[in-house]
Amino acid sequence: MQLIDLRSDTVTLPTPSMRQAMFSAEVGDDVFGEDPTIKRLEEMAARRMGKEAALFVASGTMANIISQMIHCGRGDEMILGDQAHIFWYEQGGSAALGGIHPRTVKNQWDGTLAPEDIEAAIRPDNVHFPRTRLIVLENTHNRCDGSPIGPDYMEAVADLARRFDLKIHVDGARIFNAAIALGVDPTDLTRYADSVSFCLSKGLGAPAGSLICGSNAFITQARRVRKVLGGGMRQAGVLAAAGIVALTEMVDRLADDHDNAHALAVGLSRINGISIDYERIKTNIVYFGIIQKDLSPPQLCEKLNAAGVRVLPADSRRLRAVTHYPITKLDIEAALEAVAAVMG
Ligand code: TLP
Repeated sequence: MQLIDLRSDTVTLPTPSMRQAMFSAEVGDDVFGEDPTIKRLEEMAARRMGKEAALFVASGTMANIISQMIHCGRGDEMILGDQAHIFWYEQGGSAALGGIHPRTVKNQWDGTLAPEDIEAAIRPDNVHFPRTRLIVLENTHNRCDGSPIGPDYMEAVADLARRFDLKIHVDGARIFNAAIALGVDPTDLTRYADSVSFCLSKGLGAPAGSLICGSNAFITQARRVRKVLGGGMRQAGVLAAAGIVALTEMVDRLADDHDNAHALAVGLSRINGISIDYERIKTNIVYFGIIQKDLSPPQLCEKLNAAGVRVLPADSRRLRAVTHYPITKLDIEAALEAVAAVMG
């Protein structure tokens, strides 16, 4: 039985042209700044995000912690959503490694933070308080139905940040999904950010790696912080080569993942016992609920797994399925049949 793995887009596989590019990649010691393939990827990433420079790092988590540690000193505060990936899934690294105090604000269902909530959370200058330094946004927003966040909202938050002299970091692990879903250039979403991170090993299909993009001065600092975290890689051009293919060949096809996710969401909405508002699904992430009280998400996951479909339990009532390369329309049809059969 062939498994249809919808647990995450991180379970993607490198394409044949990525493997070929990795095989023939020109490499050097990147800590000495001598890997030409990494340099090419970094230049390409900076251009795509409309920033001066970029840095290749091991993962989205590393990109986020480095960025936070540059924007905030120990004891400083950052404002972020209560559903943010950084808050939920990065081991509290901001506090553990950066000494940064996270101040959460409620995420709206579309992944945004209400500007008035952000403003209310900004600390006045007072000897009792930590100093607010940073606003973190996530685009697309993983736990908020993979929602893409548009340029108008980004501009509104940037105005607020400017008024209070705060920086903005965008966790753009899936920023290309956002741009494709909204029909805008990624730079329309990143021009308001001081730093943005994005991942190669999710919808873009590469085997590893993320990029941090920002000003030349920011990336110089990021290179230092990456080193102290043990992230200085050597002949990592073999990975960067796949990343270059990801950026050149895999961005436009994200629209297929979005179509597949939409088809999955609509199909799920027609299955008895499943609850989902499919109109909220704009990218590749599909959260859905179970109506029956006697069936928990882990139990449904187990049954689906036995039927050849893998999804993740998200919380006490919800599950998550994510479309990605090389999941096809036929896989989605087969997955829907399996869910319908399991739900009886
Ligand atoms: N998300 C993973 C898991 O960690 C939950 C997933 O399966 O969705 N930002 C966002 C918005 C992410 O969704 C992720 C990964 C990261 C950062 C971290 O990236 P990695 O896994 O490369 O450290």
